[in-house]
Amino acid sequence: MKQNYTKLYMVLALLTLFALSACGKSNNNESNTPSPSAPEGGGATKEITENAVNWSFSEPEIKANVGDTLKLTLNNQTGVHGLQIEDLGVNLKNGETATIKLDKAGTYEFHCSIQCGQGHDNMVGQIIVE
Ligand SMILES: [Cu+2]
Repeated sequence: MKQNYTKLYMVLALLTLFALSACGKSNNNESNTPSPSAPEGGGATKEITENAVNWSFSEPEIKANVGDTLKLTLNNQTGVHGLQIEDLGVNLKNGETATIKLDKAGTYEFHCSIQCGQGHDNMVGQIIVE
C-alpha cells in the first residue's frame, strides 16, 4: 500500500514536470515570433501613382517622413513618359512601380526621362523627405 502511494506521487511529479516544460516551450515560441502588427522599420508605406500627361505629373510634390517607404507607380495617360529620380537610382517606364526606402532627409528631384515633346522640360517634381 505504501509503495503504491509512492508510485502515484512519482507519476504525478512526472506529469507536473511535463506540463511545466510544455508551457515553457510554448511561451518561448511566442516570444520568438515577432508581433504581426509591429510596423516594419517604424515607417509608413505611401502608395502614389504619378499620372503623366503632356506635359505634367499629377503629383509634382510628394512629402514623406524619414523611414517611410514609397511605392511609386508611373501611369502614362497621354504621351510617352518616363520618371527618373537620379539621386535614388530610380527610372520608371509606363506601368512600373518602384519601392523606395526613404531613409535620408532631403529633397529628391524627379523628371521625365523620355524626350516627349515641347513641354518635356516642364515635367519635373520633387520628393521632400523630412
Ligand atoms: Cu518627357
